[in-house]
Amino acid sequence: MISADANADGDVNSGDKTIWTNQAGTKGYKSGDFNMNGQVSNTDKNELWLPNIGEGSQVPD
Ligand SMILES: [Ca+2]
Ligand SMILES: [Ca+2]
Repeated sequence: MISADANADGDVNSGDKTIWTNQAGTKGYKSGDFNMNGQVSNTDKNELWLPNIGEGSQVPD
């Protein structure tokens, strides 16, 4: 599974950010906790989701 693929559909895109947004500020090992540190915060979005946008099975190359 790709890091930051919150909904596990094989691609990192806005759908995953929606999940992160809904969970932002919460604690626990959730799908939006991309770096798996136990809380959903901006770090997860900025350091993992953002750089991975477009990563996934449907991306050629
Ligand atoms: Ca996804
Ligand atoms: Ca986190």
